[in-house]
Amino acid sequence: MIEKNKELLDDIGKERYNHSIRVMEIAVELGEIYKADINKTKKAALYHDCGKIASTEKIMEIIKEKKIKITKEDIKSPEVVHANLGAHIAKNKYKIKDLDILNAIKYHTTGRAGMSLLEKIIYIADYIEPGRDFKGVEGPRVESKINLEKSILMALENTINYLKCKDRHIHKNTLEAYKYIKNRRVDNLKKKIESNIKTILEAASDKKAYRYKLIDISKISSIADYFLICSANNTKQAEAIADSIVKKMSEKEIRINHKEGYRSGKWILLDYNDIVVHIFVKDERDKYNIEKIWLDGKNVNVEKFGIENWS
Ligand code: DGI
Ligand code: FE
Ligand code: FE
Repeated sequence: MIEKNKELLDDIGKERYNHSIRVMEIAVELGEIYKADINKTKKAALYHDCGKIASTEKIMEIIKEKKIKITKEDIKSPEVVHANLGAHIAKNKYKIKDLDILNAIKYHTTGRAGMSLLEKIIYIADYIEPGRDFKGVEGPRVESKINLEKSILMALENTINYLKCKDRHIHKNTLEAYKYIKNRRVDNLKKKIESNIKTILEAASDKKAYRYKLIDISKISSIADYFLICSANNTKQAEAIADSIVKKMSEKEIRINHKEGYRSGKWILLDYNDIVVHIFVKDERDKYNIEKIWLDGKNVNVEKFGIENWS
């Protein structure tokens, strides 16, 4: 390793080498948080810029000489080509065989759709290493230790805006990485909300709530994503339903945002931001008929969550 390190130092110079060491330190820290293979992480980080052996123009010449295949997109974004050359050098000179490491090197500048955990760690570690001090680095730096994908999305967003400002070509991989991470985050959020609806419905059913009406209002309102309305026979039951929901949700460490009990408990509202629950004592429900406000929403059958509905 030490011999090879000296070769790397000679290839990329002291400054770039020190940058690589800093990237390695951050990558290992993230690797421990997100349970990546630490040996692979170290190697990928250390060699990520092993292709940065000359100026961008010179790198393009070397690529041609060595007949390394690059895409039309790469030609339009010459700043990223050192990553292609890097993957080639890592494989042929440093004898790295692991495909995940080689891909982490190849895609470290742009990211890509379907990027692996290692690719994500190298991408963000390179972006946030302590030597970076450009505008907007602090957000993803802090976020990287909390939510890896969110930090990558912030970094990609910054990069895309920066390139737009400079009127430079945005590589297809950069745009696809952004779309990929964004969609994954939306999917995760949707799954989380659906899991919470299930918890709420089960908690309400435990106390014999009935006449469920679940309305998806995500497309028509910014107040919440779902409205759940249900009925109880009396104020005592309505309270028991509300208590049961609050208890089951706090067991999942989800705190209620706001609670209201209208008309001494004949109409209880539980606001969980994404989901708003209304529990009505039976006659009150038809009197207020709040369902009609959300006629444009999409009705969702609660049986989808394994809950029987009866009126
Ligand atoms: O090699 P480093 O300096 O450590 O960092 P890097 O590999 O992330 O390269 C950063 C450079 O790459 C910076 O000048 C911005 C540029 N870059 C990143 N994504 C794109 C890009 N350039 C173009 N044209 N298109 C991209 O999508
Ligand atoms: Fe780089
Ligand atoms: Fe780098």
